[in-house]
Amino acid sequence: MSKQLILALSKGRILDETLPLLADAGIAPIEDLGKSRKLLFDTNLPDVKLVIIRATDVPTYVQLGAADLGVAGKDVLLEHGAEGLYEPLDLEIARCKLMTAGVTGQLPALARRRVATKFVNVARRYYAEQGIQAEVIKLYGAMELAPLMNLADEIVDIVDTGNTLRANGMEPRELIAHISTRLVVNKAAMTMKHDRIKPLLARLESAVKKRQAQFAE
Ligand code: PRT
Ligand code: MG
Repeated sequence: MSKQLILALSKGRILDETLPLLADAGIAPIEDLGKSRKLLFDTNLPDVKLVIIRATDVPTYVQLGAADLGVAGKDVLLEHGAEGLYEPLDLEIARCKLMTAGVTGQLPALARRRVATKFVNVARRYYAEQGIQAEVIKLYGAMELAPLMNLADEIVDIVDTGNTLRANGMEPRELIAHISTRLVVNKAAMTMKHDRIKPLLARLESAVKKRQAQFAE
């Protein structure tokens, strides 16, 4: 195993909140990420590199050891499964909720429910636990449209302010999970590169604590 540490970051909204935490932990990309079309970046630390990839690909990179560490939403981790991954640190950023939602004022279907979502594994598990028969329909985006178009009775999606739901005549129903962004580590790397990963974890942990203290002020 190489001495190099590769850290996989989720692009999109999580990235903007991840970079200040990394900077606090002493890791900064050498170039301006926003100005580059590159996907693999050198950092101020000669043996640490960053890859910026789709959030949903982060668990795969880390699980298979292509990256040693990763930053991903708990929603993505719940959907993907956590085999081969440690989840040692809650970065406490990009907080939101995974919820079921439906058309405002409409009662949930009692018999078999049609549920549109990109979180098909989470949804199947959730409805099974509730003892509700559900036909889960995979969508890749704009879940809010599905009930309006009569494609589904309910959706499972991420809710923050609830504005997106409201704007589409929908309301949140049941909470499935509270979500925040997590640091994940490849299990083999955690053992083989422990002397490198442990101090990095400690620095990230204090960066998280420092941020929390600032918010509490
Ligand atoms: O592009 P992709 O389809 O993958 O997702 P995206 O562009 O919606 O989000 P992305 O990739 O930038 O970041 C996704 C990650 O951010 C998720 O995995 C969560 O862990 C986290 N996160 C935090 C959120 C939100 N808050 C959030 N509000 N991800 C998505 N949303 C979306 C949600 O899908 C819905 O459309 O925002 C809308 C709801 O927000 P409110 O405030 O209107 O309720
Ligand atoms: Mg996106």
